[in-house]
Amino acid sequence: MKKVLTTLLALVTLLVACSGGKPAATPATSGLPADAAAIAAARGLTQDDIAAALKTYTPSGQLDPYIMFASGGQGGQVLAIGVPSMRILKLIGVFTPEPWQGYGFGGSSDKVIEGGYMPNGDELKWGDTHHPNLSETKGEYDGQFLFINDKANARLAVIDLRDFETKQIIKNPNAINDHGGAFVTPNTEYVIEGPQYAAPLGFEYAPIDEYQNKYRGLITFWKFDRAKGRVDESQSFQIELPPYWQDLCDAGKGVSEGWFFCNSFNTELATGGVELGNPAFEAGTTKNDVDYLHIVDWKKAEQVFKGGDVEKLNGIAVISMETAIKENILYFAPEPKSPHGADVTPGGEFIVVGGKLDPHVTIYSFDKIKAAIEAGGLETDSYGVPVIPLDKVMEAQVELGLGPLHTVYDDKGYAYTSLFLDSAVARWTLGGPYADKHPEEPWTLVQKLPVQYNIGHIAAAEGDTASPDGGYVVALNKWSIDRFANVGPLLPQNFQLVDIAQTGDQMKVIYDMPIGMAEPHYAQIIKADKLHPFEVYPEIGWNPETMSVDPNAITDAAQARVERNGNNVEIWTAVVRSHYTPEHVEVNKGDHVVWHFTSLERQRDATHGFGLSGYNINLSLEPGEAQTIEFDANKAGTFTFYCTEFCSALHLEMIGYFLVKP
Ligand SMILES: [Cu+2]
Repeated sequence: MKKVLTTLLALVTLLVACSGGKPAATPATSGLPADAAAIAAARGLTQDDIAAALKTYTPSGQLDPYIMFASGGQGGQVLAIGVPSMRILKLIGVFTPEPWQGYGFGGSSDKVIEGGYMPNGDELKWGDTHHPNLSETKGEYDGQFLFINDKANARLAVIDLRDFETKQIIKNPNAINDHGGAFVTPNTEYVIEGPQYAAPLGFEYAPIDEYQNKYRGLITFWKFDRAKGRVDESQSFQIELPPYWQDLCDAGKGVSEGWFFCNSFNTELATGGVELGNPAFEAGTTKNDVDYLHIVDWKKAEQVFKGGDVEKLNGIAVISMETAIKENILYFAPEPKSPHGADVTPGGEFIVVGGKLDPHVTIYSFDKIKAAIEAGGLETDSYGVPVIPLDKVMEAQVELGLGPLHTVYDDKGYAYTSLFLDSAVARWTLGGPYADKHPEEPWTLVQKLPVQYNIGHIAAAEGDTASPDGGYVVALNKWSIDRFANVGPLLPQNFQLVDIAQTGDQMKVIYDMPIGMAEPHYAQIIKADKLHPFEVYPEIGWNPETMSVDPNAITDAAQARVERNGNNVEIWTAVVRSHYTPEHVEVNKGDHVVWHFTSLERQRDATHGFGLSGYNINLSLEPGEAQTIEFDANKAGTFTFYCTEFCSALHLEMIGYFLVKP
């Protein structure tokens, strides 16, 4: 037992020494309870457990150095999580209405959600958020915006990190599902939405036996207007691709800036139909030994778009496959086998592809790709796209194990690949300019760390930037059958925090975090000090949609009023601790109601809500915020409205009556 305590003290000393000046006004040694070893023994904690606890326990009031933005999977939301404490800080409503934020219950966010409806106006009630991507400047996360795609319906959302709210959702008019998005170019010129399952462009009907000629892949370059904080659809374009089920993508950076890479996994052109005696998709799409890495010169595509050699389809410019080939925009390179990730190294020199059914990762050299393109004389696939032979572009292959999916990087020249079938994180060494950063030989496997289990994606601290931090990776594991108390047949996912601070085979799992709300797909981890959100809205009457003062905001409760003009009733309500002005609003059944709210609060702890019973209306009115709701008073009766945030001791008294005369 003494040994445990001694080790514990040594660990604490080490941690304090390594922690980069952060904590511990008093050295932890002097504050450690004398019975710590007894506690460890009673709880059955090993030395590793104690070290893990010390590395992750975050005392009340201490802030996390990193924030992880994780997709919320089928929940259609985004999660903000502190690292290394793994505390959930916020759920951000994106594709699905979210009542706490009043997202989609009457305020300006309704318009955001409606922006993502089907082209014919049909409501979409859920999304399958997949790959969050932070905005970048010179290849570094800049903390300004977060983008995320909806795989289920091919949509893209823009979240403004000044207030952590979704500002825009776009329905892709020519794709019906996507996967390889959202990925930004190094200066966020474009947010790229890669496709997934091929369909005719514009998702028009075409019989499945016309798959080869009518079904297509599609990559969309959404132009981001940083000043407006919105995607500009008129400056966006798409590239038509063969129907190869393009999957994960990544933008080139550094030496490969201006290029874009996507893997694919149905070069077989399988069309399924197991009920007809055809091979099922799972068999049909895995016959070939190689699929095609898609190599796209997006700078050239942008020139072609600006030059006008495009066709407009459903309001957006499309570069045809024929033009893409003629203008040398699109190339292929073989990639083994049914791959998932296509991950560009921090300096942009290499693209790492994990073949789900191949035990290797394959590393492509961007220099070699360029040389092969310049040398020319390439054969083509059946659609006429030039194919660069694998031996002309391959830098290395590293055997890692079963089911390599996705690769991220650190600051020590290591790469980390998730191994789905092995349920492991593989640490391996990069070569080239990274070879002298680590003690091992380049392109070798260093460690396979078991995780629990079925890991999908993996995220690293600042991992998708030009200068990853190291320190942590997070394994985004799927169902965790044996880690948590049974909460019924639908299992939580399991995020595991992995300590990667030491070189060599010293990776360790230091925290398990159940996610009991859908299946987060991917995450990015940003330094917390890069984020500068508002503490309260900058001025009284701030409209979060326009990010400016709303013309209908009021600045004083004395300006609160009700005005009637025929059947239109317009109301200006002041909201301040702990009452609304006015508290009585009376209208006639059938009146059209336009109701403006202004929070007059300037204190951080003074968020109010406005929940109107019976009318499906709920707003969150954060300090300074203005909102407008508009509805028909189609139900006569006596309705109450009340503050839905516990805002003060007299919170229960913050109510009013909405009286609708028959
Ligand atoms: Cu994925």
